[in-house]
Amino acid sequence: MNISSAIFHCSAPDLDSCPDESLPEFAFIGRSNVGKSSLLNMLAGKGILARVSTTPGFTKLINFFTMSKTWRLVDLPGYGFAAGAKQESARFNKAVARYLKHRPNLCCVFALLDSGLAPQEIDLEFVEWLTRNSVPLVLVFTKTDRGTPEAAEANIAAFTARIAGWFEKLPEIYRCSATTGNGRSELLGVIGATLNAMPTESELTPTPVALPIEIEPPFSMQVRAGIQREEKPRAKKKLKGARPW
Ligand SMILES: Nc1nc2c(ncn2[C@@H]2O[C@H](COP(=O)(O)OP(=O)(O)OP(=O)(O)O)[C@@H](O)[C@H]2O)c(=O)[nH]1
Ligand SMILES: [Mg+2]
Repeated sequence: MNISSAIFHCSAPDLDSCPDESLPEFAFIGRSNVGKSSLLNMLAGKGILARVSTTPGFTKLINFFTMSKTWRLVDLPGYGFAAGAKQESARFNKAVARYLKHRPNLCCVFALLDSGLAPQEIDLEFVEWLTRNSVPLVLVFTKTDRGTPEAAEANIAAFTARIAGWFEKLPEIYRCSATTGNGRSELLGVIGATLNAMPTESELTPTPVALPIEIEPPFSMQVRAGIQREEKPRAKKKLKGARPW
């Protein structure tokens, strides 16, 4: 899939401040420092959009980026970072949880895990939370350029063995490196397939059904004929944000 443009849209501290729900969204979640912002930049392929840092807990807001004017990537603050202002980190965790649970246009979450680490309890808990809350997800093992492929595969196998019992069918698993670009086309493929599977506006428009209605003469003819009409109630405003997802 080709990305013609990638633009920072806005940052939001909580769900209520998020932008309109008009575009499908794909979000990155994972422990602080796992590489969410780096992966977003790598997928967008347009230089540095999301800011990256070696300091854990760097991304503190929900950041929205519009791709090809038609869909969004969302960089979320990480979990598992307790240093510094605890209250603030708790507030953002709550904001992330609310975003993940209640954002109607969220199509898929990329749950990021460090391929260089054995299964971490906090990651297992978080994937379980996503599953319990029916959040659509794929697993993405990051930083495959570090360490040996054998070590990464052993960590991936250990993680999937721990979660296998929670699913009838395991979520899809991807490997990636923001440094080498490994996994880019596969992850863009996930996004492209999801977007293609979405119903178009015309598929959503119900076929009109012929109803037996009384046909009135046009208003101008009624006036000329002296017909008294009751004042019609004003048409209701079209509901904003009535979307397929
Ligand atoms: N070698 C290697 N380093 C990576 C990769 N992805 C990220 N990093 C490094 O890991 C560190 C954290 O990257 P970020 O993208 O800021 O991580 P994050 O998950 O957004 O972190 P928070 O915003 O703090 O939650 C940075 O020093 C990155 O350069 C990767 O694929 N390979
Ligand atoms: Mg970040």
